[in-house]
Amino acid sequence: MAQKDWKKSVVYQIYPKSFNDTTGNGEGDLKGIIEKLDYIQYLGVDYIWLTPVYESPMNDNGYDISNYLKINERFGTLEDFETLISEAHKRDLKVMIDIVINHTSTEHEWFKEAIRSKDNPYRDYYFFKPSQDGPPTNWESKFGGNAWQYDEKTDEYYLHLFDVTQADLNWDNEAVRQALYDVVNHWIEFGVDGFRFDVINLISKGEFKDSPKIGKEFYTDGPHVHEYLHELNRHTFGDKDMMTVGEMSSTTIDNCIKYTKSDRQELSSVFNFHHLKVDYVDGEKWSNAKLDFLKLKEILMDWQVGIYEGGGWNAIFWCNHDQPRVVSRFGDDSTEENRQASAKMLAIALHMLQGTPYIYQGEEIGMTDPHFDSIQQYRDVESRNAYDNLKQQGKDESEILTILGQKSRDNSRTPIQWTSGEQAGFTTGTPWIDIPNNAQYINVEAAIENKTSVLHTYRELIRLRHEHDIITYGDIEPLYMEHPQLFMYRRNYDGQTWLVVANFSKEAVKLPEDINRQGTVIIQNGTIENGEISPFGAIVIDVQ
Ligand code: TEU
Repeated sequence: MAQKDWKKSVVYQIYPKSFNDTTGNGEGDLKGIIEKLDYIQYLGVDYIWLTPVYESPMNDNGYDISNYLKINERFGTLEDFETLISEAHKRDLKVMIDIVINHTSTEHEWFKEAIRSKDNPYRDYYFFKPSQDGPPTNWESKFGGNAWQYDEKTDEYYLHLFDVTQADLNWDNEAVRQALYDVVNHWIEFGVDGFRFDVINLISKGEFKDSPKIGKEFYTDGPHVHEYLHELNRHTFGDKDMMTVGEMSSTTIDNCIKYTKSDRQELSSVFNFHHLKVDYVDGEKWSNAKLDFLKLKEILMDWQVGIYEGGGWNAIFWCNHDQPRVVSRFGDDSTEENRQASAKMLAIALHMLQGTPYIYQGEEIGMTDPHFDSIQQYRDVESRNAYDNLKQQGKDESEILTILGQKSRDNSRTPIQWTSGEQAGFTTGTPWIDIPNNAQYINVEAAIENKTSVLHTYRELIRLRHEHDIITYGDIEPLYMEHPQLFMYRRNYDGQTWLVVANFSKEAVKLPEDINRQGTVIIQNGTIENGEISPFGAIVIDVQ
């Protein structure tokens, strides 16, 4: 079979815990994924990406790995995973796995050894520092509080940029790097087709000093990060047919070009998150703010143009397991009509951009945030910490719940809604997290039936990408950047031009008169009448 052009791929992200439960214990599992591979094939995507399924105490839902080579028995067995890969391959689906090598769980053998004594050979696998009065630096954990945890027995602090049970690995230690390359090679041999590397731009730590930016400038895109990624590439996937994506926390366009320019031999592509911070107040996630639409456009376009011109490659996405549902966030889920229209509009606006599109489970049917109204409904460690912190700051309960309702990672972690039946067809038991009532009408079964559903828009967009090179290779021309409701751009390739118009508002909007929109409609959502595009309308035209 001829090798496919990886740049034309579309990826479907699976959060196994919330995908499909076959045991009745309320959590999804590997067999559950196997059961639904036909559905994923029906969507038309090329890759699936599984968030971590390794052995883990699950304090951060698997991003705290205690054994890189074992499958978490809550998800199934190694055999199940083998079957999943071979069944996926039968359906022409590739499998990308999530590797978390910035940190391990404190339950990992390496860490357990490291805290035995100061001279244990594994001590230097992590960052341990002595300190007389309080933590060695003012660095903050991304999940709240200081990033150093005191270990009483050995009287030193260890670094954890995330949860206290996620200790950062010391990539400056060659033995650590080699051990991690062995892990990656193990999974390559096992048969996976690609990797998503968790927070991979944080692996090189730089100096350990206090800083007004609570440490970020020392460890974000740190001093040796490119060298280490190049080395990783050369020691593992570099000469194989594999797609890789690095998750980049607070990075820059310049760095992302370096991470992904093929001649540098680092990664295939990157995720960055700047466009998903446009509803933060002064950079603060735990705030209640409206979407800054002009800012959203500016960031998306700066990255599109910057990466295109620099010869890099981006992942494009609205959703993942850390982000609220986009239809509730940048669209409107307050009426059924608006939900459907805005979900389709958002899909079109994104899927016509350059890069590798990622669809997060349930996004393709326009799943919404669950709109929880009690802290008891939240499960995520970050959300629970944020709740405590906001309480300490003196905020009242209802304001905190509003903020969590807008920002919590649990918004996207409720189980995929398969049917209108009991527990949305996800489990025969009690789901580990509540399922919204709207599963009665927002579910996969109904979406497949209804030929005008959000799902069919996604299928069409995937098909279009595979068919038209302009979507993959065209340049990008931002238009009307100051327009307060319309997101518009053109793609140009090989003498062809496509115009993309997306109306982000719930009102009909007059289209600019001086724009040429004569041509063939490629895909359309809503209507254009008397020069006005309908609420949340979107259109792509191959213009003459
Ligand atoms: O996330 C890294 C990350 O920095 C964020 O997306 C983070 O979850 C968010 O900023 C919190 O506000 C990755 C994983 O996607 C996430 O699920 C893990 O919790 C995290 O790394 C630690 O491994």
